Amino acid sequence: MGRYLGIDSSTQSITGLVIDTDGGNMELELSVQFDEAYAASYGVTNGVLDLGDGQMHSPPLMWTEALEALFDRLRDSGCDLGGIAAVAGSGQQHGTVYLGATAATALGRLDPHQPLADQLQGIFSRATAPIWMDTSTDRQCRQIEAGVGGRDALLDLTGNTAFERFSGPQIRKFSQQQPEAYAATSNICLVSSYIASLLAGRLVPIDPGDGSGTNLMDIRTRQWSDRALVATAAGLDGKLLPIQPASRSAGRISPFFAERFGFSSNCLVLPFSGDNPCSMIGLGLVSPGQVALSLGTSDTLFACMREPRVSKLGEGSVFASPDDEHYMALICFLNGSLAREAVRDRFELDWEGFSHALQRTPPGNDGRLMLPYFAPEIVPRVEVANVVRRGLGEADRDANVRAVVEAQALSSKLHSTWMGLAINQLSVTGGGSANREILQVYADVHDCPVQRFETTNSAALGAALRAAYTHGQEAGGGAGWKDLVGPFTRPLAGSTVKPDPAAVAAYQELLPRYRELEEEWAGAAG
Ligand code: XUL
Repeated sequence: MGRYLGIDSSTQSITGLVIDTDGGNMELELSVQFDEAYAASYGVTNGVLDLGDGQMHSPPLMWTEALEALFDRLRDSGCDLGGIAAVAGSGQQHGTVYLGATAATALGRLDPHQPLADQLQGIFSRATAPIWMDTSTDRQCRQIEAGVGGRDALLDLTGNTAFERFSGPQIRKFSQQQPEAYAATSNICLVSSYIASLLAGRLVPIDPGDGSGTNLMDIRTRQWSDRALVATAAGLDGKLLPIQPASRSAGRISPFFAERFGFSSNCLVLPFSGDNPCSMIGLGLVSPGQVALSLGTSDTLFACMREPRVSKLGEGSVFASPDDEHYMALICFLNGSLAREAVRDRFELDWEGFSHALQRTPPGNDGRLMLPYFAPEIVPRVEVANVVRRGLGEADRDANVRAVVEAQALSSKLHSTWMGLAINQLSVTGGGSANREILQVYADVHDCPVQRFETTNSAALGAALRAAYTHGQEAGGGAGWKDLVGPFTRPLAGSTVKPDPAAVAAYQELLPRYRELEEEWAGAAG
């Protein structure tokens, strides 16, 4: 095996992470923050241009400049780029980059003695790229759904209903509002495939993982769907780059990067994927039934599925895994730490006090329940903040603490049943995972062991692991996914929490009551 580079092109920064699979360790991680370097020259705030009316864009030329700056930093740090056997990457999902007729030629003729951005500034047919934060395409979402035969038809075909941030609705809006610029667009890349194309010096296909964030890909065949393309924009078939398996290399690194930064001309470039699909690999989720939960401001659940199951209620998104075999489900519960902290602060507790309150109260909370919608909720859909208490006094400190955590764990159980998975392992990360009592509630509600692990940039790590996988496979006889991800995704020693049978039984009894209460107050998710 050897050394591999993963690049994560995200909203606010671009990161490079080098792993050494012989030693099973991460060697280096470096980032370029867009605001620090480019706020003045590109006018971005948090990496983004707010164009009003929900339109959130970023300049792809800035990403281009940042990629070169990242390589400068990697080289200046002493990293031996010549020893990197393959590069893969991840991009913020859904964003689209529009290229004119000269792009392919310009990419193939890069002069290593000139800055990258200077040579590529003329290749765009649209100066800015709409990104995942854009919420301006509600009308186009409805039109696309209608065009393929309705919301459920699009869900069944692509794994997702139409979302404003997804690429298809964004492309449709561009084709409607700027038909001439759309006509002058020869190719449309995603953020991921754009950065991969810079590295390869040619247009690199889109992978199925990021293709599933477009509302344009048939989730079963992992190819563009004619029906969805036709419903989205005229002539789209000829503009979108093709889809290629994520784990087949897209060729070698371009002479520009080889000469300028000392890469070997044999260094492989893989199709990049989306940041969430790459994170799935970086979190070690390569077998169905493995689930990771990030307890952050919002709580996000990632699961590895064998089949592309979908939730009719819109409880999550479904993407193809870049392992080219499985699927990923992503569910976002908005009221994560937000809700835990609201309860903690209401009773003037610190996290230790919060844990003690959990220790003092029984699993099941003697039937006392809370719906913790301190802010509007995504899953289940709750449009207005609303905290509901059932049998629970507002001033009962310990019971409120337990009620918020139990509500979150029960909700994660309830809204993950559509995945049809026997969850056999739950790996928890993020700030909330430091609290063992919280992990115990999740272990008891899901009736499976819960373990804690620490993530670095899981998207960049996942990308580097993808590079290692493909390099190994293409060299003949490389490691399989499980062996490869194992050393990089180990749980923290002594962090495993086992379910307690009595508590498991208490939650089995509580779950239907929680569901009833939720149905009373929350709408269908969406
Ligand atoms: C996922 C999504 C975000 C972006 C962030 O659907 O929109 O997670 O991928 O980079």
